Amino acid sequence: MSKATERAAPFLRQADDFAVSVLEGLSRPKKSLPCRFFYDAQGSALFEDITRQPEYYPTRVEVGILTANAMQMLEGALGETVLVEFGSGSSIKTEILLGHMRRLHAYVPIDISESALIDARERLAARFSGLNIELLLADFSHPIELPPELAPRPKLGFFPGSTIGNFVPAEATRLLRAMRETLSPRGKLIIGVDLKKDVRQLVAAYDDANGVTAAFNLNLLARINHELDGTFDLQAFRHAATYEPFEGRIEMYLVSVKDQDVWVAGRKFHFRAAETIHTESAYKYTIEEFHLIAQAAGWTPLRVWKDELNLFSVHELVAP
Ligand code: AVI
Repeated sequence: MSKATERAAPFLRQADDFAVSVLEGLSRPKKSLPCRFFYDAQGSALFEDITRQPEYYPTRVEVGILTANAMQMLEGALGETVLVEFGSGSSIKTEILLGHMRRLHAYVPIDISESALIDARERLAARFSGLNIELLLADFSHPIELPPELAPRPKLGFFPGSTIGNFVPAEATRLLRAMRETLSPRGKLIIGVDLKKDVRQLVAAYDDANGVTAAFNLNLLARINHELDGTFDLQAFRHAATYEPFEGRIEMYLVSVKDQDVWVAGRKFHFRAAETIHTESAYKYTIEEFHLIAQAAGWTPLRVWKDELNLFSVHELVAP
């Protein structure tokens, strides 16, 4: 067992069981599948591809905001600071911050993919010689205990990408509270939040012309076929993305194109023609709406950085 796996063992025991979640989600009157299961190896590669699509503005715009404002975001970060990234994946955006940090005690990327953590460490170690990188294999949606030698130091959390939007507001509040606990004492969080905007632009970002988001959504059924002995015919479902203005969120669905039966792990599920499986929500906020959620989680919002077109925001939250 690697050092990271050993450290993460208690978290991994709590990890969601794919089979239980899928069977439970498909048994509901309104079928649904949790979006956290998108990210097997193929899903993670498709997500990287989504971020390069012209319609998917969040990555491009957030990188621009981080690049233009990194110095300000890092004000006050001292040599004893620990940079903690939640759901670090490939740590690409972190390079922007690290490039502006002359001194840092350690970088702690937290992710459920050990291979992503190891790849990121290799790349970062090559670019930032002497950087102390402490991998943490864990599910960041649960409270996380940092290694004892790091826990008392000042901590700067980093949660880019508007992943917070994939949680319903009550869960988002819980998650932000857990992050505040992980980062205490003297914690600060830099978090990316996608903004409300023209509905056509929002929907296009989740239904790109090249069909990459459709492939990403359908890959969830392919994963069920591989891992749970499923019989989904990927041609018999189509991708759909809509904006729900009352909730303020994009909703992604897989729509059955015909009446059909599908087997998963020995159980039969019936789909009527046009019946949907809800696979993801992506909440969009105004600055004020996000401040309310952050405050409910015990954070004090300070500065906000945005792009010129008000597409995306990066917030500075501090623990009072
Ligand atoms: C990871 N997350 C912030 C992405 C989003 O925009 O909600 C996931 C995604 N789903 C479809 N496209 C991108």
